Amino acid sequence: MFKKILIANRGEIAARVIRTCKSLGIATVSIYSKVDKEAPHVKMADEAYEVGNPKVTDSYLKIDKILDIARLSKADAIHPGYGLLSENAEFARRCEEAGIVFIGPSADVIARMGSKIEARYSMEQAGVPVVPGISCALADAEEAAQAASRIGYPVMLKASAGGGGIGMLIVYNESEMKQAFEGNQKRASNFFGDGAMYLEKVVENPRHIEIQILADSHGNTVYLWERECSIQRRHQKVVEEAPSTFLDELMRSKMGEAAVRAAQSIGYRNAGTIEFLVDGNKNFYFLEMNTRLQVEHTITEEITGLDLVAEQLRIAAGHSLNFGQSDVTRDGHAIEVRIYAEDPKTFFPSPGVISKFAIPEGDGIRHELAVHDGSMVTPFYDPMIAKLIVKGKDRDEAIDRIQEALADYQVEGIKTNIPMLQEVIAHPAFRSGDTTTSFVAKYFNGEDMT
Ligand code: MV4
Repeated sequence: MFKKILIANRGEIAARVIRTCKSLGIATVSIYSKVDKEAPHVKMADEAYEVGNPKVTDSYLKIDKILDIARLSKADAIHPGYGLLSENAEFARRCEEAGIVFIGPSADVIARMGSKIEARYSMEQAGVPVVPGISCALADAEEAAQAASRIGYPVMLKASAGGGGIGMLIVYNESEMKQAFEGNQKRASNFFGDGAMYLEKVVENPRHIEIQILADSHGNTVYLWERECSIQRRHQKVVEEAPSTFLDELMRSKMGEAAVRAAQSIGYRNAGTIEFLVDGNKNFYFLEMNTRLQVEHTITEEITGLDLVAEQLRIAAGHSLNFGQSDVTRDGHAIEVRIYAEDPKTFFPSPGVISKFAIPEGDGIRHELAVHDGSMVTPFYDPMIAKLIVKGKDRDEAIDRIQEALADYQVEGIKTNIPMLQEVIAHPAFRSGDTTTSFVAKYFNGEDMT
């Protein structure tokens, strides 16, 4: 096992990784920007080094500086967390070249899944269902119109370098195609430096259901059930739960097996997530693969009893998974909400000093925290200050528990989205399981999902 790990991240995920390292007796190295000197992830680590100015491009994204610190501190591996450099193939490659283990898949696999066209093509080859559409770059608007008329409107025009809702446009008919294609291509070129575009038929009113997988470097891959993350606002997840109310056991195993097939076909290693769109007729289609640990990994931990960070470290250190598919259990129901420093009415970030931070403790309540009493929320980073995770014996108990816990949350000095979370959780449509990606648009007047 590793002796010392550098965590190339900040906030709650850095704290989360450090916690598991401590439990395994692994020393930890944190990095921090000038405004993060007093941050929890700095205090928790055995060693901490400044990486630069507040902006992420001057600090947490500085590959050379981070590798220098890893060498200086003699770290044998780097955990990238999520966001930041976690899906940066160049960073993974630079770690490989420096002889420092990148805790994640190979640089080649990150690059391949980062190209949404290549990802779609790979999955199609592996026999994983994809949305009817095109799996190569469209040459021009004319070719796009031809493909669209074959597939049937409306179609979703997507940038290969996009993902997570960026660089995506619905086209309703042929007369819109030329302008849509050229506009979207230009934006993708400017934004990503890659204008490659593909298209898919629009899946109407879908659910977002993703499968967590673990793959070791000895050919063993398992799925750890699903997470339903359909309730999103502007492609930001608001509530995540496991299991999904929408899946029966047959569909659950079909999706799990498809996810394992997807991972194995590309030689995937470490923890990963296969995202699927699920339509009202229970058809499921590959959407994207996330080649990192995700924010919502906690709910999978709650229902399986596994420590996913520990599994990531064991895999990266070359160990075999010490369990097989039939050993993976599922117990109870878990829900996570993301607590943001933002105005619940305008959704604008609400930076400032947290003058009071008091959170409820109790059966089935877990917190992953980026802040504490007196913390400063700056405008430089993602405004997520905490994740609240609850577990119940069933979904009703989990919903009751999260409602109580949200009511007992006390945050002063900044605004938070807690009122919005309470409204979502208290909504009869949420209790009844009517959780599609249209939830926010349907029940929160004026708010749309684009
Ligand atoms: C789609 C789709 C419908 N049909 N693709 C949004 C995020 C990005 N990863 C892909 N997304 C979508 N792709 C086809 N062919 C609808 C969405 C979508 C969505 C997907 C998951 C969760 C929330 C969403 C909200 C709006 C649109």
